[in-house]
Amino acid sequence: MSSVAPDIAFSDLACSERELALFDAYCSAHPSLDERFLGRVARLDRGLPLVCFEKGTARAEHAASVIKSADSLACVGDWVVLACPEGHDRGLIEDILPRTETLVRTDPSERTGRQVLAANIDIVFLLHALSDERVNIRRLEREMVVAYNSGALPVVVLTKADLATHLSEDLEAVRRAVPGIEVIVESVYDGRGVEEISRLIAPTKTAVLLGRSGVGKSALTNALVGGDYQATGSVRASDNKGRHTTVSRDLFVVRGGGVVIDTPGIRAIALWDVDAGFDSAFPEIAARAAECRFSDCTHTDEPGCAVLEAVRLGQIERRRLESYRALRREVADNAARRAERARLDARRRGGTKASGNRNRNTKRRARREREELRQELDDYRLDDELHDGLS
Ligand SMILES: Nc1nc2c(ncn2[C@@H]2O[C@H](COP(=O)(O)OP(=O)(O)O)[C@@H](O)[C@H]2O)c(=O)[nH]1
Ligand SMILES: [Mg+2]
Ligand SMILES: [Zn+2]
Repeated sequence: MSSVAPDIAFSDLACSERELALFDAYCSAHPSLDERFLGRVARLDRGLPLVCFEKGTARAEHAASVIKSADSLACVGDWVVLACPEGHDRGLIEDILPRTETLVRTDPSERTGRQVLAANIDIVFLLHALSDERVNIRRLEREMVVAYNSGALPVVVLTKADLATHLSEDLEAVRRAVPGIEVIVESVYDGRGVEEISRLIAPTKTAVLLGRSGVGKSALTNALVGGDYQATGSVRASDNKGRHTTVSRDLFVVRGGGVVIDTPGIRAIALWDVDAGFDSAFPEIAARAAECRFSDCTHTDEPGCAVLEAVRLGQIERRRLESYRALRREVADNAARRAERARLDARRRGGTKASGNRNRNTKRRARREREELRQELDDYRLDDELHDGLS
């Protein structure tokens, strides 16, 4: 069972000179009579941030100016300027300080928008359970692209080592998929790997745990924090997958110092504009691609393709190239979808005045858009299942 996590002391929040300086600069530029604090978002509760600051934690609303100007609202890990106006029972987020590294995915509910999963992170731990039939390498490769793209350091954690049935084969396959990246074998039951993970976060880093529901994110969080604060899900016996459990908070202070962000089970991460992540996640392909005849070579069937040649020579795994191409295609499709949405939006804005049957057309359009959205969500689910099923 979970108990209530202790209040986070502000001094434990991994605040650096950078945030202090940004906070001071904001306050001098925007004089106010309200008392203001530097705070960090520990959780979102139906869009309402829970902010940790010097005096404890407070539910907070966004100031109108933030809603108007910010490119996205506050998310877990954000540093914010928190005002506590006289007579208000909630805090007010006056400003979201500029972010460093962020973990972003395509918003599953919109498909054309982006969703920030965590902000100001240094390390992304990618968790995969060794108790599963086999580690899903396809999914891992996708996560690597997202993690690299965030700018934070990716580290792979293979969880539930005490239940592993193919440890050496899994480890070997994972190492091949993430060249140059640290891979930690972990079990909260026998304690393997937990210290290693804790040392990477200490004393002032912020780490986020990423992985599908049931891999052991909350169990690891508890082990790192040294308590039983985050609810862990019971595993369905039939398929060894966890259930979603309710959580009280996402951001925790690690015993040896630093901060860990537990994310609720994320079934899939649809890629968002991730050009930067590809070369790092597929270094052997990037290295050869420089020698392709065409600079925009897709390594499919182009003449003079150095990557295909390397595959023929057995220097690059065919399976890796297939992953690479599938992920690239997904990004291109998403970009096309966004462009199409933008075009429709523009046409709608331009067409409102002229339309004679405006009401009927508006209703028809709304219905069509609802259907489109439903279709997209179905596609997304299918996509999820497909990617989860591949190994
Ligand atoms: N045997 C074993 N079980 C674990 C380990 N880590 C987590 N579990 C169990 O796996 C289930 C799901 O863990 P949880 O942390 O809730 O997963 P989350 O959904 O990723 O947060 C729980 O029943 C945990 O007790 C581990 O290292 N070994
Ligand atoms: Mg959990
Ligand atoms: Zn090529």
